[in-house]
Amino acid sequence: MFVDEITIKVKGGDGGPGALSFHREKYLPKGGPDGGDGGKGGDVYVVGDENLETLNFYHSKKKLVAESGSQGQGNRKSGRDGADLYIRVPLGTCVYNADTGKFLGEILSPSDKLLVAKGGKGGRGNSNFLSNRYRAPQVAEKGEPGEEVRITLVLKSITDVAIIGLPNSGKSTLLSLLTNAKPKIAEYPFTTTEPVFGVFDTGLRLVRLVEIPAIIEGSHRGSGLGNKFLKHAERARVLLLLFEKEEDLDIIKTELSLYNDNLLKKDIITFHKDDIYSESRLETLKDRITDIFDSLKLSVPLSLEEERLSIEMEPLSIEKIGETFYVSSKDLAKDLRRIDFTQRDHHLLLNPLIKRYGLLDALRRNGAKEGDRVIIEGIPFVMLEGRIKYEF
Ligand SMILES: Nc1nc2c(ncn2[C@@H]2O[C@H](COP(=O)(O)OP(=O)(O)OP(=O)(O)O)[C@@H](O)[C@H]2O)c(=O)[nH]1
Ligand SMILES: [Mg+2]
Repeated sequence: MFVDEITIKVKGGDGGPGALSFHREKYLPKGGPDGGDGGKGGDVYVVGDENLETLNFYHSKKKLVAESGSQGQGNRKSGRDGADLYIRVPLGTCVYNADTGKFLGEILSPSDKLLVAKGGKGGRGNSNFLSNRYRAPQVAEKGEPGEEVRITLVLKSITDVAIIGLPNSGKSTLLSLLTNAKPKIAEYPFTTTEPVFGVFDTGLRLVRLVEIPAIIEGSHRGSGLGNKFLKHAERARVLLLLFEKEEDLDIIKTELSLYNDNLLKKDIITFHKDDIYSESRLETLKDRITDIFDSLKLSVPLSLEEERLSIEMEPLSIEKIGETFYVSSKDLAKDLRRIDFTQRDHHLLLNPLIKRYGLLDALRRNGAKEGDRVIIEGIPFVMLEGRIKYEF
């Protein structure tokens, strides 16, 4: 079984209800309202797991629900938040809304995390509703239900080279000669019925190869095994087309373009079935693959992860007015708002933020030095050696 496409229902946890309660103490007969808020329901996320290769785990799952928030308590005690639910998927998984078809995002690295269903807010407890008019409010808010969504997960495996050919064209044989994979090799057609992955070592890097189950004339109409496995070729850089007769290549290329025109824009290597059994031809092929992937090393300075991170983080904008440096960043401002600067040990929260945003380096690049005044989104700081100190 190789599940690479699945639709499941997911639901965020419900918010817990707020409490309706009044303060009770022995000699205080008329205590005020003290009902706490309900906890928030857990969110549902899709996250990457580099150790997974398929979506098989979700095959038998119909609905996945995050934990609900618990009820608020008397004494203004809030309910506990429900735990978030993580749907772990192999890298390369695309996520769609199953009802609208809308593309929600894709998981390409283990740090990718996609929110698919929000947990509901907790209800407000009656202590929130105290006013001069209502000294003893008999009201508490219910929790908000968690969001419910049907999502479709489609795995488009992350590979470098896709081996494509008609039945019995030697795909499995070639994969077994180039990589550590041990696919079944046999005389009959359609021996390979699901994608098989293997790794080829150039000496500098690992190249991931995949054997796509055989393509035949009419695959796009569902003949043979159909063309659905071509999605595992979509992210490949190189297509390795195996053939016996020149006409085979025409059939393959026609089927590729009927699946997705962009496939033919990739680097294409054609290789004759008989050459698989020629040691020198095989060596030439290995050299060609090595050349393609080792040269990439020079042109790709950022890892995928760094690149994505730098896109996602809004850049800091720094402006010097007089002797003061003004920093603005919506993201940083939001994080700073969670800190109470009157607390003695607030630096335990502040310092990691400064580091995460690379604030010291950014300030230095803009000419700031120790002792300079820095205002971040309206909050005053002084730059010191290796840190930034809150100073009102
Ligand atoms: N010319 C030649 N053919 C061979 C040799 N060894 C095996 N074969 C044949 O090459 C074919 C290769 O089979 P596979 O590697 O399983 O082919 P495949 O493309 O993976 O086939 P499917 O998975 O069924 O689509 C078989 O028909 C074998 O009989 C050999 O030494 N020389
Ligand atoms: Mg095979």
